[in-house]
Amino acid sequence: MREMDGGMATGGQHTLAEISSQPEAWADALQAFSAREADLKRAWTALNPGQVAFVGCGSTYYLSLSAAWLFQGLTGVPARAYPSSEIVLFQSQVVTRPEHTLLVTISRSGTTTETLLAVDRFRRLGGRAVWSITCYPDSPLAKAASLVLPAEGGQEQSVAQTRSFASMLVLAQAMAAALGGQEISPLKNLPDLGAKLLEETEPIAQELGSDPGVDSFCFLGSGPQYGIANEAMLKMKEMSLSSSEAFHFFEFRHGPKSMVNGRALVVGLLSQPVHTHEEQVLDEMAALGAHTLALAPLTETDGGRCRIQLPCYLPPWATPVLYLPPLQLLAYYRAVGKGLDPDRPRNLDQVVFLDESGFSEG
Ligand code: F1P
Repeated sequence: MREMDGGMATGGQHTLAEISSQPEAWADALQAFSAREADLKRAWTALNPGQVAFVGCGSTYYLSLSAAWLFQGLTGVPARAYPSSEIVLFQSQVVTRPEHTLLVTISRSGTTTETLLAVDRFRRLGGRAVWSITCYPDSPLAKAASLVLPAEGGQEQSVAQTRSFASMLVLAQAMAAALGGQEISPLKNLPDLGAKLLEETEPIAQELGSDPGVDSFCFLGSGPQYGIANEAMLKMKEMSLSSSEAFHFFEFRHGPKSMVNGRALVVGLLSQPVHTHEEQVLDEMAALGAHTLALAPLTETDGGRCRIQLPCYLPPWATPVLYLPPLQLLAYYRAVGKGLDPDRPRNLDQVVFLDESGFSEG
């Protein structure tokens, strides 16, 4: 593996090992979900909430974006994602009808101050129903919940979330599908498909990640893929200190595309039902000189663009997690190509702890 300046890259052992081992973590999460599916459905029926609020921070806020989109789309119950801090800072302006709301916290560590405070403020507002998706089922956030979906196999040493994010996303996908009346058996294919994707996409991820001709990244996603595009943006920042942004596909035309040039890589996370519209955006960015890459869960193959083929026979609600392996590898190889150690991203810690006394109690 060569750095862009020709040196030998080092570091990132934990990160690469955790990215590479994530299919086992996905299988672990699916087993944990199956063991809890009946209880989940009973609890959902008993609660019968009018709306669902998903909350998290950083990566887990982006996971909440995908989870909320899937949940509303499959159950028909209004669902939104909030950064935990929005509930802590604005409380009743954010959480309307708390007594009719299910709050779902998403947290790798289960100890992030903002998310713990969000639960506290939700309860002070009259909210009762709290569920938790976390890698640590004995954590404070898990203990604050009446129902926990654990992804213990997602526990990791690296600061930047990889297998933790993906295994919690598998749980969120399973939850949305099960409560939306779907048969979740298609999810059982994910671990094998993930392992195949890791093997197949590593060469292109290493090639694009190490390309010295690229110095900015834009990740575009629609629907549940918008949350994944944000996670890819954050991985690229955290691991490789590169300029990276995330947008809805069509939003990119409304101003941000002004930044497109010949040193930009625009990565499109195509969604099956709307991919022709999305490919049009990528065509326009290529015409502006950008490098483009399409992650495509499609049967059609367009000879004109660099593409990563994703499985195209799963239902759209089963697919979001499959975008992650190539995107995580892209950030990883960009980091080591720059001689950085993705295991130790600059300025970051695994968990953000705050002094709770700094927050008013509502
Ligand atoms: C949330 C978080 C991550 C971020 C970084 C620090 O942690 O902010 O999203 O990427 O790793 O912690 P958690 O609540 O998911 O444990």
